[in-house]
Amino acid sequence: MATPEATAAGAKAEPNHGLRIFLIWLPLAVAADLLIWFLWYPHFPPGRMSSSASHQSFDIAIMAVLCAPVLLFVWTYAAYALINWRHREGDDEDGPPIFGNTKVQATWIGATSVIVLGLFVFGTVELIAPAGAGAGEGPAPIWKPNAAAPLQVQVIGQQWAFTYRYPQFGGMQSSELFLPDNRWVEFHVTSLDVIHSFWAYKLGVKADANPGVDNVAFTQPKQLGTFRVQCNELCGLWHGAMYNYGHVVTPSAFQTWASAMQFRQANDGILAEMPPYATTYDPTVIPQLAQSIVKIDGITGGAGYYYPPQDPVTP
Ligand SMILES: [Cu+2]
Repeated sequence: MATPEATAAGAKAEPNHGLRIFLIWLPLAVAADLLIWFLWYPHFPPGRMSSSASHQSFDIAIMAVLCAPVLLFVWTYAAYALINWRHREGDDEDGPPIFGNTKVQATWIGATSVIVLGLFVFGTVELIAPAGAGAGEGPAPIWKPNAAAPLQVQVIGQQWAFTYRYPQFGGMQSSELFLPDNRWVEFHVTSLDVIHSFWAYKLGVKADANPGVDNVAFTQPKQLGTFRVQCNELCGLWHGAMYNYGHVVTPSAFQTWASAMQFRQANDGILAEMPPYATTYDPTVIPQLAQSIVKIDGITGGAGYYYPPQDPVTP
């Protein structure tokens, strides 16, 4: 049992644990954040194919950069405590009673408040700035991109295929999603039957496709290339096979493709046969629309389902 004098002398000799933990933690935190930002961030999903995808990658990177130091602090503290304050042979003495520590408590409350409130502000800005973060915002979106004439594309889900209608090109319809690079796109997502979900992963866009609902989502393609569109809402037997492809092409290639599709479908009389463009479709027009889809894209299915079709016109 130590005498009071010896204890007082021991307390004086006690090293500054806080500073030591801080000095161990700091280089680890800096190294982790540098690795995350420069090595990992360039490979974060969903990539950089569109404005929404870039924003999502950025959000994940910011979260990781903020979380890594917190996690490392917990690990550093735990390792330091396990090594320095472990039970030693022959030491049966109780630890000193703890009555709180204003400095530690103030730092804790201050730091966690800054992190949580900072993330609240960051999250709100990141939801608004990329025009709804690529998610469907319903028929009357609050957050719209600052773009003069976005390309409107209607995404129509049905068991079990997506088709795409272009109201600015006479309402022509395609079974592949073509988008021009660098132009804002305004998706109008709807369904003809059950609930589906339009999920263009590489574009960072996911929006519910509900019958009778016009669900609007925005994005701006930033890279040329092909991406996959997958249904993301269990919608029946062939839900897993409900996918097709989209392409981001140059504005001139898009113009050529869209005009050619419109011209061909107008010539074939298909445009006239399809129901007029609307944000949603009454179920009574489904047979009409389905018939047109078969004519346009050769999508057929003996049991009432449609296979992913062939490329109609490639630019
Ligand atoms: Cu589906």
